[in-house]
Amino acid sequence: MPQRTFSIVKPDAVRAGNTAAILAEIAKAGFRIVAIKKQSISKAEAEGFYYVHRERPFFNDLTTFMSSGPLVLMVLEKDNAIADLRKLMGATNPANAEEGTIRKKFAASIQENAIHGSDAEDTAAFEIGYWFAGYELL
Ligand code: 3AN
Repeated sequence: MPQRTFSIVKPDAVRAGNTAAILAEIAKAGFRIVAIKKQSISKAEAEGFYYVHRERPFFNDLTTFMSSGPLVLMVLEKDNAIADLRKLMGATNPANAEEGTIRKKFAASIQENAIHGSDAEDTAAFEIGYWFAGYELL
């Protein structure tokens, strides 16, 4: 059974002109794009999305960064999508990311790290529903 996950090409990667290269990596890894949209998000929308991190010291900087420019929101599908996307992304801190991962290639720092991917089934369901209506999932 294919599994769905949620991903974002973050504002740093969009600003740097890396959107198409990151989408190519995702396609090459066998993901099907179920839904995709480029937009800017407000600080309040970013705060709602990162609600689980609200007590973390980086919460304010993170939500300011995520609302600093356009990003690309996506729902992706394949067998084992959640774990496989996390592997393709690489470690949160690009300094620790393995060769060949998206963060190794495109991330500048632990905060401006090019891509988001859901970390579990329950967070994927929340994140997909936060940004997409059911009729947008094709
Ligand atoms: P990941 O994106 O690898 O799942 P999380 O869920 O721990 O990492 O963190 C969510 C986002 O918060 C990260 N993608 C990154 O942008 C930011 N972040 C995480 N840890 C830090 C940190 N120590 N300092 C600044 N930003 C951070």
